Amino acid sequence: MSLLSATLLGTHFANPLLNASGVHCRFNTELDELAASAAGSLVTKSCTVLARDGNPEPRYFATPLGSINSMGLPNAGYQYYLDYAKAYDYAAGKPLLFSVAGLSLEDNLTMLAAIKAAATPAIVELNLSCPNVPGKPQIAYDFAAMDRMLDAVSRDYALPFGVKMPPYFDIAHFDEAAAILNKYPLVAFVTCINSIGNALVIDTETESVVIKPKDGFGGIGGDYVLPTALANVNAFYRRCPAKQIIGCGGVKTGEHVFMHLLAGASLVQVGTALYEEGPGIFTRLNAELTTILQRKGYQSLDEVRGKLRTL
Ligand code: HRO
Repeated sequence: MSLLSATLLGTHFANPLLNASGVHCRFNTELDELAASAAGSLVTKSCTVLARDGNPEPRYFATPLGSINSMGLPNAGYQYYLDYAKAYDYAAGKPLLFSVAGLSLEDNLTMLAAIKAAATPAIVELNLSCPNVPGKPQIAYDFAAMDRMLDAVSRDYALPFGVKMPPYFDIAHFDEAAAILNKYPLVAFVTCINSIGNALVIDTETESVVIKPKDGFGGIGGDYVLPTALANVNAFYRRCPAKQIIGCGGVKTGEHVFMHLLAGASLVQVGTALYEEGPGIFTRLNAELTTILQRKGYQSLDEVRGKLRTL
């Protein structure tokens, strides 16, 4: 056991870092680069039954404070990622997460049946929070639909899995979402948060939106979202004691990773900063996190996780 080692679903991770699904994970070449990086694990691009080109470009734009995207689920189709998961070298010690984002409950059940039949060690992260497919509201903002989805997936897939959640902004919504998640023991981990959906970035020089889909509306990440992400990690950590939390949102330094750990995260994903800096970021984040942990005299991440103090 080293200082940075982590566990999820009983699986060992050399460190808590991985990409946020959607960033640097659409193609095998990108996934291989993550596997070769200092990340502790990696997650595939959220997939659908059929391959999708996604929304028209430009569909990602970075600002000094983060990013806005409306990619529209561009992906190679679940079979492509399943082939990757079958061929993946698990013995090399980097667990693989498999993100699934069907356009309907039936599509999710179809993909999960195939994933289950393949019986790889890949861990499923079910995306309930894609904000960018025109005409498809985020499932996790419709609590009845989320309940039906988790009920059906728990029955059919019948293996432990995780859910990728959107941010919530009201205590009543934290309570209601957590109560639904807690009905399903197979929901073993909760990833908080996906991008804050349907924001608008404006360029005053051109007096224009900066991305083409949905009249410029898209999900934001980066500095814009760190406090919202930390609140959601901590809210679900407190409310779901039998589940693990993966933190995602606004991480670009080791100190940000440390904040997510304090809030309750077992693993921490990197989105916008990975997009901007590339997979070399994982070496830097691990070094910065190690420096903080050593300065504070911590011997393991277990000593930090969820230890946030209140006043
Ligand atoms: O592909 C996307 O537009 C996308 C997805 Cl699926 C998601 O879950 N979150 C996001 O910010 N973009």
